[in-house]
Amino acid sequence: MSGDVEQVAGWVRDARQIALLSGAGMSAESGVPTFRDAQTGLWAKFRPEELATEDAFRANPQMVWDWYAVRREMIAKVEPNAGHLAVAAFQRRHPNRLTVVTQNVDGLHQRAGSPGVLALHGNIAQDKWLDAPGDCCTHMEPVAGRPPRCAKCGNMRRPAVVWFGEMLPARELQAAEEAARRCDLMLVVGTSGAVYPAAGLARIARGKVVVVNPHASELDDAADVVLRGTAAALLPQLLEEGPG
Ligand code: BJW
Repeated sequence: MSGDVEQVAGWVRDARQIALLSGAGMSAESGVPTFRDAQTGLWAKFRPEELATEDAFRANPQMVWDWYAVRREMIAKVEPNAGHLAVAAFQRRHPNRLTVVTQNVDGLHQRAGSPGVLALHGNIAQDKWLDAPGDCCTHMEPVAGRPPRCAKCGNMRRPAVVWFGEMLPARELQAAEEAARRCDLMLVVGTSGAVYPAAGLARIARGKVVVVNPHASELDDAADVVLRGTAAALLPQLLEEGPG
C-alpha cells in the first residue's frame, strides 16, 4: 500500500460519517463506458450534452430513445465490480456510517447491496411520461414503438434520468447536501467533476476530501489527497480496514 493510500485508510477508520460521491468511472471496470473519456460507437458521434437533453429528445426522439436502449441493454448485462462490493460490504459492517451519493444511472451500487443510495441523476432502467400525463395516458398501455406513445394523445415515454437543464430530484439532492455538510470524509470516485450541482458537493464537504481517479479531474483542487488509481483497485484497499 502506498503512503497516501495508508493515510486515507486511516482517515476511513477514524471517520464517523463518510460520504462517497461516485461518477461514471466507478462503473468503468464493470464495462460501462464513461461519458467524457475517449468513446467508441454511439459515444464517439455525440457528446452527452447533445443527447441528454429534452430538446434533443423532442427533435429526434427515435435516435435518443435508441441511444438509451443500447445503453440499457448493455447495463443489464454487467455486474458490480470490486469497488461497488467493497462499499456495500463496509456499509454492512458499519450501518449508517457511509452514504452513497451517485451520479450514475446504472443501479450498480444498489445491485451490489448498498442501502439508501442517493441517485442524483435517476435510473436508466425506468421510464416516465415526457409531458404531464392526461387521463388517456394513465388509463391505457402505451403503444409499443421507439419511443412508446400514448395511443390517444401521442405523449411519449422517456428514460427516467435527469437531463441537462432539468432539476435534480429534490429529496435526493437535499439529503446529499446534508451528507456532504456532516461528513468527516468524502471520497470522490470516478467523476470528471464537470457536471453541477453534483460536483459542487465536493466543495461543501465539511471533512477531508479524497479524489480517486486514474486521471486529472476538475475536483483535484478541492482534494486534501488525490489517489491516482481505479475504483476497483483502490476502494477495497481503503475500505477493507486491514490492521492499520
Ligand atoms: C475512473 C475510472 C476508474 C475512468 N476508476 N475513475 C454551474 C456551473 C456551470 C453549469 C451549471 C452549473 N449548475 C448547473 C449547470 C448546468 C448543467 C451543468 O453542469 N453543465 C456543465 C456541463 C457545465 N447542469 C444541469 O443542467 C443539471 N441540472 C441543473 O443544474 O438544474 C438546475 C437548473 C435548471 C435549469 C437551468 C439551470 C439550472 C442536470 C445535470 C444532469 C446530468 N445528466 C447526465 C446524463 C444522465 C442520463 C444519462 O446517463 O444519459 O448525467 S450528463 C452525464 O454527466 C451523466 C453523469 O452522471 C454526469 C457526470 O459525469 P461523470 O460521472 O463525472 O462521468 P465522466 O465521463 O465525465 O467522468 C468519468 C471519470 O471517471 C473521469 O474523470 C475518468 O478519469 C474517471 N475514470 N475510469 C475511477 N476505473
